[in-house]
Amino acid sequence: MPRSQQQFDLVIAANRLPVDRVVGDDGEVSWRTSPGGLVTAMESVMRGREGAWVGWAGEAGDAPEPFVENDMYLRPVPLSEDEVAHYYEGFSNDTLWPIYHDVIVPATFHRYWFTAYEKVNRRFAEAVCQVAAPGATVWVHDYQLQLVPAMVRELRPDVRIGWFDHIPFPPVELFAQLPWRRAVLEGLLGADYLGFQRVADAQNFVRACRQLLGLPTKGDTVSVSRAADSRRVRASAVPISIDYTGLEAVAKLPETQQRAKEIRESLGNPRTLLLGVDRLDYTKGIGHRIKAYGELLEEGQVCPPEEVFVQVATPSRERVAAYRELRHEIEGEVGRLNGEHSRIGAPAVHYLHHSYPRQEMAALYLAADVVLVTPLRDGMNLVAKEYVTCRPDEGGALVLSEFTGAFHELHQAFVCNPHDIEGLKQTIMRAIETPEKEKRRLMRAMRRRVADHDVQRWASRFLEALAVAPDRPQRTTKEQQADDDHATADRRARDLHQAAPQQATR
Ligand code: GDG
Repeated sequence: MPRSQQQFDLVIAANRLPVDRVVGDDGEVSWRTSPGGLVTAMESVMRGREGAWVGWAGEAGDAPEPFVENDMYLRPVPLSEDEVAHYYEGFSNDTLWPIYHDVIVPATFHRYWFTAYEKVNRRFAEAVCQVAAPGATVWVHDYQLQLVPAMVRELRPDVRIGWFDHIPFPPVELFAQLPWRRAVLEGLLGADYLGFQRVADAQNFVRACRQLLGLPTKGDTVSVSRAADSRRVRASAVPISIDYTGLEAVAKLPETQQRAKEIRESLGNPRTLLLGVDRLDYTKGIGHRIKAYGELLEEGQVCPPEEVFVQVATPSRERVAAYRELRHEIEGEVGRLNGEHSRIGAPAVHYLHHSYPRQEMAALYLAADVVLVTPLRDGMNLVAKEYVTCRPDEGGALVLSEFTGAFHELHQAFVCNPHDIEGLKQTIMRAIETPEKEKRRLMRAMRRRVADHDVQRWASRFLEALAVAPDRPQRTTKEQQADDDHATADRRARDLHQAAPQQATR
């Protein structure tokens, strides 16, 4: 494999490059850095060191030549039309995504999707190895690239490899449905360190290694031992966050404050503005939220124009059938509610199927009295953290599902179980009716949490954990005994799982 002329000490690998292609009026192509926490975090950790980012540029076909943007060397990985359909929309978003989110919709299994996933993961691994300097740190992101750690290790045993899981890691009972479960676990175990959003996600991974691969585990480490490779891999929680300082500064801009006022005015200066912001995804619990709100409307507990509900549903994965069906369902439901409860000039639900600039999002957060974050399952949910960040005035209230990663950090939110519609309705009403002074106290505490645990801290924590991850340890007899005890306790479950034939195409 040819090595690139340019090599870097830190290499990020993620499905997408952190840039969007922009075509000017004159037809000239340029790249614009996509705003987002991950980019900001990486900029901060790459400051003062040579960094490269390996990822897909977002369009099928040939990839552009590597280029430098914002002091970062970007190495595009090409994907063909078929690979976009099979590796990305298929295996990543229609097989792994539902399994990793509690099988809210059934997962689809196709062997040729996995073949494409393997092929694309290998291409990413090769690209990483080309740009990684000797002894470099390689940080792989997310469920689309789970085979990359082992592939990189095979090609470049000199580099240090970390992987971060942005989405939940499922309980073994659900993960076991995956015909390629063994390949995925072995792929991940190529890393030195694996970071997860919640402690439970890391534990699910460790348990899967124990029960499905029969590997000894102890606490948060898994022992991998093959003829020439005897290592311990650590899996622990390091929850992601946002660029608190940057986003708060946007919210404080006079233009943003002014825009927030305009938004409220154009909605008729409601007593309470309720807001939902989500990718249009079945994991986000948008339907449950609309159902609860619909019942509150029917019961007269909320009444437009005094109460106004704005739902931003950003278009997402529209070539995947489950997402098209969800859109159809949600839009039908919103139409029904508006038909029954709107008056001329006072719609019950403002439904916006668009994407907005970051400053407009900050203005919306600033304008909202209550933000509804009601996922059925969500790795973290950055919207919750963004909302509190955009409230330097300490106003507003956050309704937060207990099935998000954010729930484990934002203890002062109005907590809900979105499946419990009656409970959700009561929580929404509590968020509306709690006295302002008390809400300010809750908001202040949540803001402090996010300010202290921002995305820069997340990135440094991850890299520190990766730097000290256990490597080829000398194990004591006592440790060996403890590992064996763990393994015995799970043997029955493992036997049960391993009795099923493996259908993997590897
Ligand atoms: C995955 C995991 C985890 C949304 N609409 C617009 C817009 N957004 C931005 C939000 C927020 C981001 O998109 C969505 O982040 P989430 O965390 O809510 O969800 P996922 O996209 O599912 O992300 C998730 C995350 O990875 C990070 O690890 O938290 O659990 O599923 O930042 O603000 N931004 C703009 N316009 C929009 O219309 N500018």
